[in-house]
Amino acid sequence: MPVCLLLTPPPVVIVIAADADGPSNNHICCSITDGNQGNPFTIDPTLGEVKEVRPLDREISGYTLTVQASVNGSPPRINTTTVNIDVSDVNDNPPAFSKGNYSIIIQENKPIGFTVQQLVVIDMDSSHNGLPFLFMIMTGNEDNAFEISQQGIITTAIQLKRKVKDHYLLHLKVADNGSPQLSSLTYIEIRVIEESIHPPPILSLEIFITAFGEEYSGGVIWKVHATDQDVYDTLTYSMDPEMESLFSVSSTGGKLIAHKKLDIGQYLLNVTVTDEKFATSAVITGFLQQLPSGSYGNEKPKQKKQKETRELSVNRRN
Ligand SMILES: [Ca+2]
Ligand SMILES: [Ca+2]
Ligand SMILES: [Ca+2]
Repeated sequence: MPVCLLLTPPPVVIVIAADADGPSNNHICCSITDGNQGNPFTIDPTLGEVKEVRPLDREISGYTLTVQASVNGSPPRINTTTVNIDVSDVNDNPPAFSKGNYSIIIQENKPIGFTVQQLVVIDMDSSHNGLPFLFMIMTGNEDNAFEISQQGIITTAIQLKRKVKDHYLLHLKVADNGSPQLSSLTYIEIRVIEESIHPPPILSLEIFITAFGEEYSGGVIWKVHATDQDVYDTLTYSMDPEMESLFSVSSTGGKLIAHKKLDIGQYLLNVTVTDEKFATSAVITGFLQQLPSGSYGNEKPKQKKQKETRELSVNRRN
């Protein structure tokens, strides 16, 4: 005669509830009252067995269940406990590039080892199913012009010449450290253009700043502006290091920032802008003036501090 067996998964955990009262008052009923988002778990009300009723995904959630044991006696009594469930990881997510594909412009004659692109890759699995990644250039690396490190940094392996080859299309692969291993692909298009031929001009200028008292409280005071006729050049700003205690300039935006309180007076700042090939400098003169005392509210006029002039830096880097 055939025998039918009903196989059920083992419980994740068994919650044991006990009651010291007599038989008429010790019928315990267990239930999950909180933390069961999406209802992946059930509990046997009598046995206290917690079971999963559908597959769990570590990347979606861990679970902290609140389990309640109640007794329908007179009076009814309730108690609760907390069950923490950690979901162990399987490698079910491939490493993913931050972009579907990349388009990059690079000037010719950059030194060997110049960084073309830092690839950003994300893997949702836990560390042993993600890092370390394995990067490979699958096709398109003609003349072995590029290399890729295992940190995902693409660098030049030769000095690129626009007249020799001005366009590359690399087909890249990244694989994770999981088992079985998962991977993703991307393309990176690289166009080689001429070197920079125009220096970025920057003009000397004077800035007048008004303080509501005998000193200025700091902050952004100006945006240094430079232009470059080489349309793909990226400009970087810097300032004489001697001025760093008082001022700085943001390297990409040219924002001129006063770090702390400044006394009334005159400041000379030497700012440099570079397009990686050329560097030009200019002196920016800041005049910090005090607003006349009658012009701000009803404050009691303060003794006017003698105006001072300070030349803090006149060094040029050409
Ligand atoms: Ca993975
Ligand atoms: Ca996973
Ligand atoms: Ca330029």
